[in-house]
Amino acid sequence: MDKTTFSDSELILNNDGSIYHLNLRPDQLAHTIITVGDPERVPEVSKYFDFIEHKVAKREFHTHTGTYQGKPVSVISTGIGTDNIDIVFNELDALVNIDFETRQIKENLTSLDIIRIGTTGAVQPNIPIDSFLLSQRGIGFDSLLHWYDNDIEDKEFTDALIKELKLSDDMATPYIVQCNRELAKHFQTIEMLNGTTVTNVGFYGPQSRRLRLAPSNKELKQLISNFSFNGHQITNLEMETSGIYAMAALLGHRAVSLNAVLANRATGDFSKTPNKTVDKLIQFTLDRILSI
Ligand code: R1P
Repeated sequence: MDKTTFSDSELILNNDGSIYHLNLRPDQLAHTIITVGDPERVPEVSKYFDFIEHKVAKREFHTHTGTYQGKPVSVISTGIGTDNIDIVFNELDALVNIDFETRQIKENLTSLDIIRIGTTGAVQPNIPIDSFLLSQRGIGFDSLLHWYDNDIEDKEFTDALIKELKLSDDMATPYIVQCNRELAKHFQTIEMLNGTTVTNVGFYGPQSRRLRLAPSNKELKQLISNFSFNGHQITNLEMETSGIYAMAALLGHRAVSLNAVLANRATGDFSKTPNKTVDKLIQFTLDRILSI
C-alpha cells in the first residue's frame, strides 16, 4: 500500500477544498461521468437531468452534477485534446481515490464509469454522416501514454502502423488502447457502429487537412483509410479517445468513447444537422446509462 503523503505542489487544492483545475470537491462528483469536448455541450446534456445539484466551472472544465431518471450523473467538458484528458482523468481519479484531508491514496479504490460523447470525422466512405460509432480501440498519435509507466502497449500493432503509415522518427510512436468491454456492451445497439479510432494532437495537419499549410506526410489520409491489421480497419479521426482509454486503463476506471460522425473525410461531406445528431447521441447515451 502506497502511503505517500502528496505535497501541496503535487496534489493542488483550492482554498475551498476543490481540486485545482476542475474546481470540484469530492462531494460534487457522481460515479457515472459523461465527458464532452465543448463546454456549451454540458447544458445540452444536463437539460435532460431531473435536476442539477452542482454547477461548477473553471477554464474549459465545466461540470453539472445531478440525476437522470434517478441515476446520479456528472457531465464535464474536457475542452479539446489529450493534454486536457491528462488533467481531467488525474483530477477525477484524485476526487474519488485520494483522501484530501490526509493527502494519501485511499485504501479502497473506486472505479468510475466514463462515457465520452464526442464528434468525429470518418475515413471510410461507407460510414454514413450522422451515424454513431463506438471506438472499440484507440490509436494514439499523441504521446500521452508514453509519459506513464505502463505495460499496455501492443508492439506488433504499433510496428505495423509505423511501417504502413510511413510515420517518420520525428513523430511520437503510436500506441493502441482498448475500450472497457463490459461498459461498451451497454451501448452496443443496432444503431451503433464499431470502429478503430485514431486520436491525434491537432485538427488540421495532424488529421491530414490542408488549408494553407501542407502536411508533412501528404499521403497520410489515404494510408490511414487503407490500413488494416488483424482485420481492423481505421474508421475515424478525432482528438481525445486514445488518451481517455489510456488514462482509464492505467487508473482502473471503465471508459467508452461514443462518436457522432459529423464529417466524412473520404467523401468530403459534412453533416447538415450537427446539433440534431449530437442531441440524438446525448439522448441515446442517457437512456443506455440507465442499464449500467
Ligand atoms: C475538434 O473540432 C473537436 O471535436 C471533436 C475532436 O475530438 C475535437 O475535440 O470532439 P468533441 O466534439 O468531443 O470536442
